[in-house]
Amino acid sequence: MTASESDCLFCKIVAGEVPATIVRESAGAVAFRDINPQAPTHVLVIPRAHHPTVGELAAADAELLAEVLREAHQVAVDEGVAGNGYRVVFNTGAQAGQTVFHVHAHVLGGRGLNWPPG
Ligand code: DGP
Repeated sequence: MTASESDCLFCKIVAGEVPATIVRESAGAVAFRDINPQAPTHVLVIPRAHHPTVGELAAADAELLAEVLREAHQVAVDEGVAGNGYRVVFNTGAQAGQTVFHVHAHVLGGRGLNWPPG
């Protein structure tokens, strides 16, 4: 699915119908600060087009997934966390903690990050 979904929170952020602190925009992607940050840098990078999960995005439009990843790296550079290290996370499915079913890359940095994650 690539169309905007009327009941999707992140589609509404892309459309400007729900406010968000946007830090980067590209032709296919938007990056904005997470409303509940888990690290000093916590930015979400999403494709403008609606795809529920990273697996579905990869299957439907691999170049758009690549754009999301390029934007995620550029967010880390812009935020000054690329040098010390950062994490890109796609929670996929309910058991992994995905709560918003419009694919999003979490970009986390600015503190030490534990492994394995909880
Ligand atoms: P996940 O649990 O992986 O589906 O991550 C969803 C993230 O989205 C979570 O970290 C909180 C964030 N979030 C939820 N609602 C909003 C919102 O309205 N605005 C912003 N900026 N972030 C939101």
